[in-house]
Amino acid sequence: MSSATPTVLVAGGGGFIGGHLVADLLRQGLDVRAVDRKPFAEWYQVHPDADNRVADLSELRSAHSASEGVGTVYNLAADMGGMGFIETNKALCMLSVLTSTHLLVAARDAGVERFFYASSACVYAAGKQTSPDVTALAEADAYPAQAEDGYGWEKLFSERMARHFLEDFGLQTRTARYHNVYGPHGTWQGGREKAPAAICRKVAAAKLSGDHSIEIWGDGLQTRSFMYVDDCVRGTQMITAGESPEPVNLGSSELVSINQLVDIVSGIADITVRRNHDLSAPQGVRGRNSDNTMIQDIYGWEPSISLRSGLERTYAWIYDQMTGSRVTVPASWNTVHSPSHV
Ligand code: GKE
Repeated sequence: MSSATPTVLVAGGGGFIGGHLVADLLRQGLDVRAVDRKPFAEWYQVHPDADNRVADLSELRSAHSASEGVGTVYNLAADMGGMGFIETNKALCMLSVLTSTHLLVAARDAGVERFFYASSACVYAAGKQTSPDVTALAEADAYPAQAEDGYGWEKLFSERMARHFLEDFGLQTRTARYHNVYGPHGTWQGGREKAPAAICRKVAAAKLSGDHSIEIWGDGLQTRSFMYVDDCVRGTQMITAGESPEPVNLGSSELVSINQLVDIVSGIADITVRRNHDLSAPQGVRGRNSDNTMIQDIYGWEPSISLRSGLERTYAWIYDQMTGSRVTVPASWNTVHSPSHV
């Protein structure tokens, strides 16, 4: 590796998407610095060929030292999770604004060439997501603003701040709005997991325990699209290298109901499950899908890994986590949701 090659910083490199991105950048022969505030033992993946550092990027001093010698920043660092986490931890989610802010300042000061900000479909206006047969969300649907309380407002604020760092300071910022990303090495238990991992865990627990009843949050008619992590990693780099500074959707347009998600996973596990619908559990918006017109127009590409094939890989990985660690499967694994909700 030439020392003249600018380093690529992955902020949140110890997290789910960050770990996959670091792996892909290393495969391309890039010089990668992965920074996360979690101790190494809690990183989702640790890639020995990267310059791995534990630092809290919400502190300006840490953001400055992480940005030294860096050409490209990917900011994936955020306190976040699925509905069970973001509905009950709004202040923690909003505190990510410190990391978003300090990384932008540090990148500007370090003369970084490209800065990627990972925004979210949670910026979209709630009033446009009230029906399961939702019209897919186009980028303009973030305004008039009515974002997901807490998490979504921080994302909307930070994507605007990235835009103004470009306009006012010339920092080349790029922003994607991720739609529910899933895959191996993601959170699958503990309260921050999203629906794909949670359903895989519950179905695997049902298969392993022989008790085929599982708990589903809501009536199961609510709809989402889910993006496999490989598509996310590819699209993230494409958007970062591209010329469009406008926030762009990065999500699958394969809309399913949560009941259909359960059907797919139980098909993969080859069991029939009995569903107990918990109508008091966190549910978020009623329907959400990604309109991919803009990403197609600009990049001639959109996420295309099918939900079925992505879930096959995710289910297999979660099943391995549950069996490889030789834990006794507690009955609670097919019912428990967020610690703050039980
Ligand atoms: N997490 C989870 N766990 N969700 C479940 C479960 C379960 O066991 N059973 C059913 N669901 C339902 C939820 O009630 C919700 O209606 C739907 O699945 C999706 O939940 P989710 O995957 O936790 O998160 P959301 O899609 O509602 O929201 C996420 O959106 C992303 C952007 O598209 C957010 O939590 C953010 O993680 C992210 O920005």
